[in-house]
Amino acid sequence: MIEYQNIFTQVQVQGAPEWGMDDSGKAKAERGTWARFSTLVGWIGNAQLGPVYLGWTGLLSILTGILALNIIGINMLAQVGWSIPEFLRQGFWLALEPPSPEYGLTIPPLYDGGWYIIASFFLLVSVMTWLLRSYLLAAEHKMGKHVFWAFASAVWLFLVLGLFRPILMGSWSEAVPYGIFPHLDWTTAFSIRYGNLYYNPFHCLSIVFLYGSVLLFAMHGATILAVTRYGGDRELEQIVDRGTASERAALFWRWTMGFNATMEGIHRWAWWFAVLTPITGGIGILLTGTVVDNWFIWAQEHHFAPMYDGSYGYDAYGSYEAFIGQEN
Ligand code: 07D
Repeated sequence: MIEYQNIFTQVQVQGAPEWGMDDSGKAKAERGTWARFSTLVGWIGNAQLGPVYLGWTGLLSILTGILALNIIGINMLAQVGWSIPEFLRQGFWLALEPPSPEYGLTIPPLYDGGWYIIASFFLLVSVMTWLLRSYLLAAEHKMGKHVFWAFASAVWLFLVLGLFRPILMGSWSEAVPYGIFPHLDWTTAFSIRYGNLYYNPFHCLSIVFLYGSVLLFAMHGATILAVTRYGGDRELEQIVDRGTASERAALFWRWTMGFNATMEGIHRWAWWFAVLTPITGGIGILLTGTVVDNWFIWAQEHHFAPMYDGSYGYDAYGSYEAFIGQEN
């Protein structure tokens, strides 16, 4: 049984809450007074909940986020005649849609996209202040800004979809609707409108990094779990000492595929793959409709999509039989 005890499966010791690096009482005063323990939370992470440092960015982010969410929700509620049961029943299909195309980049009436613009403004403030918070709190802890830059890469894609591309296209109607199925429908419609997004090489790259991130995450998580019985989760001494669990793990990978990442390097692999997913994705979306109007035709022009003239083994309708009946 003791084999399964590692720092991931820690015994839940609960004493006085920890207030942070500075235990002088200043931190406690700054961060409010609440900190408690939850056994349930302890099963998936650290059992201590709080204190949360709110700060002005946290406060503004939460307030504007709640405002955006409420504007979206109340608009949806109005659409179902203020009926809560209908709101719940149709919830996944309801939407707050962006303005109609005729308004361009002007401010439309409230009922035809005006509320969408207002909600988007608050959502923008919410996301940007949360991003700033990730920078300021890292600075406060004298940490590198890696989390900030990683989140910034996601915010880049968010801004391309809802701000940069609509401005370049000259219309707020290009933005993504708020709603569960409606935003999925938008995604499909976008792909079809621009000639199939699969042929957008930046969509391809984004998928490579998305799937790559998943693969790396699984490999790294599995490797560390596989050597926790040798102390593989105590990362510090693992990096500097010989004969450790992580050396064993490194050998496993070198024997398996001839190459192993280092204890530090694997985290850089993970960071870059994750960050490159929305960076490449954002480039792909920014080019769509602005520089490239049809990705399938673009791919044909660049000789990696078939011309459907029979020369690739298929006729215009994708029929191979029709092709093999031909002379050439
Ligand atoms: C979306 C941006 C960051 C988000 C932030 C969040 C809040 C608050 C609260 C409302 C995730 C801010 C907001 C927290 C919300 C309130 C109150 C990050 C985001 C900061 N695709 N596709 C990608 C695959 C197809 C399409 C990326 C696979 C079809 C479009 C990714 C397949 C069609 C777009 C990806 C597939 C299509 C994408 C997203 C398979 C039609 C994009 C990466 C197997 C369905 C986006 C270049 C990501 C993009 C995107 C994967 C198929 C359309 C790699 C695996 C062919 C329009 N697709 N896709 O991390 O970047 O998103 O494209 O078929 O815009 Mg795709």
